[in-house]
Amino acid sequence: MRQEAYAAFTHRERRADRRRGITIEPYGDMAIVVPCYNEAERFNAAAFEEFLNRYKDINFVFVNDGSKDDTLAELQVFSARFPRQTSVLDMPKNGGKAEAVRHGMLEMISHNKRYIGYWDADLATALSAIPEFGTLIRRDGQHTVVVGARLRLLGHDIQRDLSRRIFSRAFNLVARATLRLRIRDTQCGAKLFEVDEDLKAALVHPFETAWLFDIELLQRLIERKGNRNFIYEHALFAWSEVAGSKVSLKKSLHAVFKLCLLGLRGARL
Ligand SMILES: Nc1nc2c(ncn2[C@@H]2O[C@H](COP(=O)(O)OP(=O)(O)OP(=O)(O)O)[C@@H](O)[C@H]2O)c(=O)[nH]1
Ligand SMILES: [Mg+2]
Repeated sequence: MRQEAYAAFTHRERRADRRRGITIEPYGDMAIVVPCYNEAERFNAAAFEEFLNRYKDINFVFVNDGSKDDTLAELQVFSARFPRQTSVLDMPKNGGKAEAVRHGMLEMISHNKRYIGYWDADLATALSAIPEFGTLIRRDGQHTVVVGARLRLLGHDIQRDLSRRIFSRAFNLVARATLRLRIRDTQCGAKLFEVDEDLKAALVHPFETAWLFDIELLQRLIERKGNRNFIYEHALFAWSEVAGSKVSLKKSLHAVFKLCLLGLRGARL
């Protein structure tokens, strides 16, 4: 669609939304990185399609991380249908979620995006939460990071297996004890960052760990900013376990081991 026609189209859509009482902010300055490793089976094209049709100016970069299945082909076919809003970054060799996310974020920084987030490909956190994150990060200029928290509060629809809940609780306890980490849910795969010099600097070097990079990234930002007032924890309204997790028990235990090492090194959050 030509630029003017597209602008008129989105204008009409927004007017219709306003009539229905829905305010849709512009999202042209926002991009979401979706790390994908062997996601061919789980990739929910319909959900992405619906979201992209609704939020006509948001951008997604799908990072294929050396998948061994048809993920790359599937992402490319999908992305070709939304060339203005989506792109695929192909990393031929599997380098882990941390590197995939880092590269995706750097790519979006080079496109001058103001807000960059990452979102698990399984959509355990629904895409509809992205606008909530957007509203929160724009709200007062104080919070430059919004992290999703899967808290089972009354009225919130948080569906997690008991075993995963226990593991996650234990993990967060270790994180609290070793890192003095006060964040309730470090591992939720839905986060949004405002791009500033600190974020750019925090992404320069690869992370030490594939599954603790959320913590490492926050730690780098806290060290640079000298406080943690910039973090906003958003209790998700809904989250659901999606079958087909790529994180094995071995990887999880390894993450706990690495977490202890980080703590022993005196890292503090
Ligand atoms: N780039 C990359 N991404 C990965 C890798 N393994 C998993 N991912 C991605 O990381 C995200 C989360 O993976 P999941 O398998 O859903 O993890 P999970 O065990 O379900 O974790 P929770 O959803 O937090 O319970 C998905 O987008 C995966 O595609 C990997 O080796 N490399
Ligand atoms: Mg998952």
